[in-house]
Amino acid sequence: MKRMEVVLGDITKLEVDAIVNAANSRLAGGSGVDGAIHQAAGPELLAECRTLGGCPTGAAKITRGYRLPAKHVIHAVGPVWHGGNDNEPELLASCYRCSLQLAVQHGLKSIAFPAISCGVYRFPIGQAAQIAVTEVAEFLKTDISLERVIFVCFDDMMQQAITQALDKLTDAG
Ligand code: AR6
Repeated sequence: MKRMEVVLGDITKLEVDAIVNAANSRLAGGSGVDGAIHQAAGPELLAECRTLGGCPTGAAKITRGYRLPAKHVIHAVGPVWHGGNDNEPELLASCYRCSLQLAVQHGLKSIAFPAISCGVYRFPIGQAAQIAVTEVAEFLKTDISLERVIFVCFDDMMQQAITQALDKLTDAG
């Protein structure tokens, strides 16, 4: 899948049509990638988030990017990992699908994802990487408008997990 790529680094630096935020359901800002995105975007981002009325787990909402190099932020709310029997995999998959749908609805061509739920929300990274790659690959099978989907990894372990999931996909043809 030539439209998917993995990069190691800080998502707030990327010049893409949208970066995805690993947000909470109140869209109130927080730590981790959420904190970094709000810090880089400036206070206008939180002001716009406050007008959105929150966002359910598994869903996503879009805002402008303000001072970020990215034009938009898609705020996706991942599940907190409670052991795996609380619908966590399906909710995480839904985050990827909803974010991609929003990007297409807004005519966006490039989107970058962080490892949603893999930090404070403690989702196991191997399983999360598999879900992320599978959902994006499935989506791209039926969509021709998105040109670039970037998986942004903040550390080597996550990069390895995404790379392995991408390799599996290639092996499977
Ligand atoms: N660029 C790319 N990835 C990053 C960056 C960055 N600048 N910073 C961290 N990561 P987390 P979650 C990675 O905890 O688990 C917040 O308080 C990080 O290494 O940011 O979905 C929200 O408000 C990890 O792999 O998100 C929510 O309350 C991944 O991003 C809650 O945390 C996600 O880690 C969401 O938790």
